[in-house]
Amino acid sequence: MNHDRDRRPRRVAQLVQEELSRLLVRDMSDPNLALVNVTDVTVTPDLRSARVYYSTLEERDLRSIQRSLEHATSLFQRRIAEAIRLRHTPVLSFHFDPSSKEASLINGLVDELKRERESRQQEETAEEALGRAVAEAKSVLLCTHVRPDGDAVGSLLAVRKAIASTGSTVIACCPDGIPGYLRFLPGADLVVQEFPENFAPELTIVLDTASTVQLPTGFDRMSAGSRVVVIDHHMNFEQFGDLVIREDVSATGELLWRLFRTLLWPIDTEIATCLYTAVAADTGAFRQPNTRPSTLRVAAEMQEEGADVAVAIDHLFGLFPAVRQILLGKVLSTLVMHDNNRIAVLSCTDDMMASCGAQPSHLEGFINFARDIEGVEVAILAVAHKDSVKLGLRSGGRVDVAAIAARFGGGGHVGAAGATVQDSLESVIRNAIGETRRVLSSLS
Ligand SMILES: [Mn+2]
Repeated sequence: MNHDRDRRPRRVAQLVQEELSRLLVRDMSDPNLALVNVTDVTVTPDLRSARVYYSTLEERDLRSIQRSLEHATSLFQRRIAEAIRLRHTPVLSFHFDPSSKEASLINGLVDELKRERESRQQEETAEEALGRAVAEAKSVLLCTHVRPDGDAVGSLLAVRKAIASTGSTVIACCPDGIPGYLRFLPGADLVVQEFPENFAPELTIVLDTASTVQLPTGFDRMSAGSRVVVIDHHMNFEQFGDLVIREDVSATGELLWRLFRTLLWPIDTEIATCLYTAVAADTGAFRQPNTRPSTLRVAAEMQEEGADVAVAIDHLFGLFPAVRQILLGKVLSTLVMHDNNRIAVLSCTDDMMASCGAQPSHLEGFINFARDIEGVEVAILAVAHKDSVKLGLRSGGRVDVAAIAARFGGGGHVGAAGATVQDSLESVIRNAIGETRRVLSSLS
């Protein structure tokens, strides 16, 4: 075994070197890379990383060659994965080989590369750039996505208060208004619904989205001429904004909490409550899989700083209007189980809503009552309106409900999807059960 442990990294290194050399000569469109000669590859014993040493065949700008290599790394990585078929492809890093015979020519350039690396380390981070931009701007516009949720509004209000405390003019705009269940948040009454005329912000900060279709109408006109900063945690995003701060964390509120700490922005009980609400909203009260240890640490700090935890949770997940609970009773009474309790179906009609004075918005979350039943693979909520049916689908974890929704011309995510169908309630339910059954039969 020992013998083998020694031999494998060397064998992998050899394969990586061969494959890279082949790629560099043949497949790369960047002319810089044709000048690269791989002199050696070493692979760590766990086969997780590979150091690739190279020299260059011509005296050229070493910095731009190194940049070309770094740029192409993920492509190399993919091609090597295809070629050598290991469980893990080693992560590649490129290092200029100063001992190669070509190196003596360009030792001067190596020093230059080193100096550049050092100066890069001293460069401003995105967070520092944001801190400076906020400190310098006299007028700031804050914006979030349409149909704002707890993370959007909590983040908006926290940043509004922090910037207002510096004495700058700050306008937080939310054309859809603040939803009723979030109006308890401190500062909610300071958010305006209309983009103000004659306000030309120097800086615009967009929170909790990096998707331009999610921005409110009028955003372009309002932010024209200002620097745009995007602060977001979604992993599907567009390239927009002059400065982007993005992290794959539970909520924009979590990202902001660390940002506040880094930039030494003031934190008080109101800001702590806003950001706690943001994180609690996006994690479903710390129950969803996006809740990580770091999320809970941030939440603990927020509570230590005086966040009103009980009030936040009550408003986000309780305190329903009576009509909502009455409608819930009616909808739950429609529950029908199919296929050995693997499919749960709820339905609602205009008449049911009218009889208790409820609105479609009160149906929010009802489908989870069906999904949360033991053994349920797919939950269905069908809501009949005048001449169409809104079909909602939730997965118990194994079924891709977006694929089912697609059969009805709808879409969504693997776990939550929907469609609007022009048909009667009965036939939409029947067809939805039929499609679900087909998917279930292929499951095992
Ligand atoms: Mn969010």
